[in-house]
Amino acid sequence: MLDVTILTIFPRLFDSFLSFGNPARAIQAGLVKIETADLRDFTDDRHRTTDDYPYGGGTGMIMKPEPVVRAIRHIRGTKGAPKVILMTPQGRVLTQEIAEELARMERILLVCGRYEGIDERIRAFADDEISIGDYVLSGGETACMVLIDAVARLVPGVLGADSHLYGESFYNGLLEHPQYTRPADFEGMAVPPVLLEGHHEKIRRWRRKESLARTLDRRPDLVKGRVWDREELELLEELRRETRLTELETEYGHIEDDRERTVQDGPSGIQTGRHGEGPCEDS
Ligand code: 6GU
Repeated sequence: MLDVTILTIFPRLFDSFLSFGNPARAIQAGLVKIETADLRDFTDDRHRTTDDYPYGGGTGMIMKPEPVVRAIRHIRGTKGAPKVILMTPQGRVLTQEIAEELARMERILLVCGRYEGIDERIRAFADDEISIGDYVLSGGETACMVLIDAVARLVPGVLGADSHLYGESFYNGLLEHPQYTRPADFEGMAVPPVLLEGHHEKIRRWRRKESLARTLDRRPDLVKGRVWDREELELLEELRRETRLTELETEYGHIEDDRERTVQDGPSGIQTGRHGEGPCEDS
């Protein structure tokens, strides 16, 4: 069971988030435990102060170290040794891989930064720092919700029993293929016929091909350095023959590798074989 503690000055912000959807279901089913801790409970002044002015001057307030460290120590003392994660824009950027890593932990303590920054000395008490992307949020709370959403759905049992079969974006490092539901014709836009024919193998192959095409079109960075399996190479070749790959994509995403490649490496950067990481689903 994953045990999550959230340290924040806005514990109520999490009320509705934790009351709906997957996070709520996961808590209900006893698969994850999520508690908030109010940073102000760890202050020692009448005003319950958690921030102060920056040394050296400048605008904006800085999160004081004492309440945060007192809280971390208290939570450590009562809950065993959680992995302490600071939510800050300076952390490593959350990916599916990091979410998978956290879903395997027993206890995590998420510290939500607020104000214009945190006292640098707080960092000495954290095991990890996580950001959710290259933009600025007013605080770590919303980032924390994003992280909990991504992590909770990976805890075994939270999604359906077949969730490992879901072909969702990032499951195999590719974007998801296009999806359709009824009606078969919506305002003149028809569902691709292959999806209506019920030929499961053809559907699987079509989906994989569209997944590849979409990833190369929208997120070539996701397949940089990817080792393609046999079927992917066949599908890429089909896409090329159908001229569905643009100039850059014809190199199958090995855009940067190609710049570094020398003549004896041959004309294309394509590698065959199994993927180095992630589930391999050619069976
Ligand atoms: Cl974790 N915190 C803040 N304040 N801004 C962010 C962030 C976190 N991740 C991206 N931007």
